[in-house]
Amino acid sequence: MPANLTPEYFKAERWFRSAVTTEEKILALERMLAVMPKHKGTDHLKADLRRKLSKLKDTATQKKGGKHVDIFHVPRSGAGQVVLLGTPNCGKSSIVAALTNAKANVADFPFATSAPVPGMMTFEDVQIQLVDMPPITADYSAPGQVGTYRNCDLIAIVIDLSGDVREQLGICLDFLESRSLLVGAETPAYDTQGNALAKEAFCIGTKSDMAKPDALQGVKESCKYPFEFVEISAATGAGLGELSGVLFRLLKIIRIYAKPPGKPADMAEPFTLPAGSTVMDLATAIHRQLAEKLKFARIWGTGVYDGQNAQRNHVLNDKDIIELHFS
Ligand SMILES: Nc1nc2c(ncn2[C@@H]2O[C@H](COP(=O)(O)OP(=O)(O)OP(=O)(O)O)[C@@H](O)[C@H]2O)c(=O)[nH]1
Ligand SMILES: [Mg+2]
Repeated sequence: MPANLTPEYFKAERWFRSAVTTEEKILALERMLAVMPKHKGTDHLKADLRRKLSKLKDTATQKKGGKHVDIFHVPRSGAGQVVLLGTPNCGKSSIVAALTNAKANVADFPFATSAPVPGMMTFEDVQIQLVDMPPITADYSAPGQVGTYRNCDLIAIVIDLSGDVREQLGICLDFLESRSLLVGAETPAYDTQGNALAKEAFCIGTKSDMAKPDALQGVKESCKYPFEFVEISAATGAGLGELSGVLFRLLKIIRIYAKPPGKPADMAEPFTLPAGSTVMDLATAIHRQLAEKLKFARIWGTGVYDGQNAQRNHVLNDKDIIELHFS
C-alpha cells in the first residue's frame, strides 16, 4: 500500500467496495483515480486501478440486457420519486407509514428496515412516490443502496431532532458527498459521459414532539448547504401537511388538465410534467405520434386570457387547462 493516500481516497475505496452494479464500481474507481495523490509511490496502484477500470468498462458493454435482479432498483411511479436517507432509528419508516399505505416496518430497534419500501402519497391531486430505506452509519451502508439514490428525483435527509443532530447530518452529508450524489457539493455532478450523478436534497427534522429546544435551529446552523428544512412529528402528525407541499414544490413539477374540444376538462387526473414544459411536451406525453399532428392549442390558466390560442413552444404553468387540436 503506497504511502500518502488521503482520507478522500479511502472514502472512494470504501464506496468501491460497497458498490454492487458495474456502473457504480466504474464511478467509484474513477473517483479513486481522481483523488489519488500524484507521485512515484502511487504509479503501481494507478496502473492497477486503470486495468480494473478498463476491465469493468468491457463488462459494462457486454452485459447490457443481462438478468441481474437488483432489490435496490425501485421502479418509478407517480409524478416524482423521493428517497429517504438517515441513520438507524431516526424515524424514516414512520414517515413512510404516516404518509402512504405502504407497509413500512416501524420498530423501536435500529436496522429494522433492510430493503427499500416504496409507497404512494397524495398531495392535492398528485401522487408522489416515497421510498423508505435501510439506514446508513458512518462506516456502513448496504451494498447497492447508493443505486436507489442515484435514480431518484429528490433525496430527503431525515434527522431525529431528539438525538445528536450534527452527527446525523454529518454522516448523511458524508455519504452523499463521497458518492457524488449531492447537487452543490464539490464532488463532480456528472460522470465522464456527461450523465447527471448528483441529486437535489433537503432536510426533514422529525420527532419534533420529543425534540430538544432549538434542535432544528442546530441542524440549520451546522449545515453548509442551502437546504430547505421541514419540522415534523410522525407521532402527532405535526408538519406532515407542510411536508407534502414542500415535496411537491421541490420536485418542480406542474399539473396540466387536458380538455377535449367542446367538452369540460378532466380535472380528476392531471398530467404531470417537469416545470418549463411546453404545449408540445404535453402533446408528446399524451401520445408521441399524435403530437406530430398537433395543429394548435387553446389554453386557460396563468398569464393568458381564457381560451387563448397557444403556440407549440408556449411554456405551461401549474394548473393550466389545455385543449389540443390535431389535424
Ligand atoms: N415520539 C416519536 N417517536 C417516533 C417518531 N418517529 C418515529 N418514532 C419512533 O422511533 C423509532 C424508530 O422509528 P422508525 O421509523 O422505525 O425508524 P427508521 O429510521 O426507519 O429505523 P431503521 O429502519 O433502523 O433505519 C420507533 O420506535 C418509532 O415509533 C416521532 O415523530 N415521534
Ligand atoms: Mg426503518
